[in-house]
Amino acid sequence: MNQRKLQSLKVGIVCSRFNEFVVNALLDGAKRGLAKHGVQERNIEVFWVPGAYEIPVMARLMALSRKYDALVTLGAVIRGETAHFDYVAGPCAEGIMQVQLETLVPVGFGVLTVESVEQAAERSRADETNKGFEAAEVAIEMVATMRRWK
Ligand code: INI
Repeated sequence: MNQRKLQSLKVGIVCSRFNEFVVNALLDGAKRGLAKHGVQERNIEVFWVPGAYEIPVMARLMALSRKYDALVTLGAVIRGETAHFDYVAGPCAEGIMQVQLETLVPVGFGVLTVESVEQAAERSRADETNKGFEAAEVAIEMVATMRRWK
């Protein structure tokens, strides 16, 4: 995709507040990933929801609005923190997949599902291994790939 098209891309980001310190680092990463590809700050909208379990419904609402070329979802589900890890992490991932299949709006999956706070920190560093950064890059790549199909 050329620079002009990248600059006009509208990207919605859904962040969950649970483990907010990790998600803030993922959000920084996602913004850096989008900036690297020329997406303008003014074309990015961020919405916060309480936890990862709430991400799919917000993502679905945003995708159905047709206001965004792509979405990025960011959250942190940490097994050590909860007895219901599997009830949160699985439905969150499946719900997000359902949103992109149903709406054909690409959704980058930057929701960490990890064993410990240490693992979450490793995946949210201020470099290109940050999972928010990766999810943002993937979302942009998918916009380009899906447009080529059209
Ligand atoms: N939500 C998270 O995003 N991460 C977690 O680690 C987590 N834990 O540990 O429970 C979590 N739970 C909250 C959940 O996402 C919902 O907000 C809550 O169940 C209300 O629907």
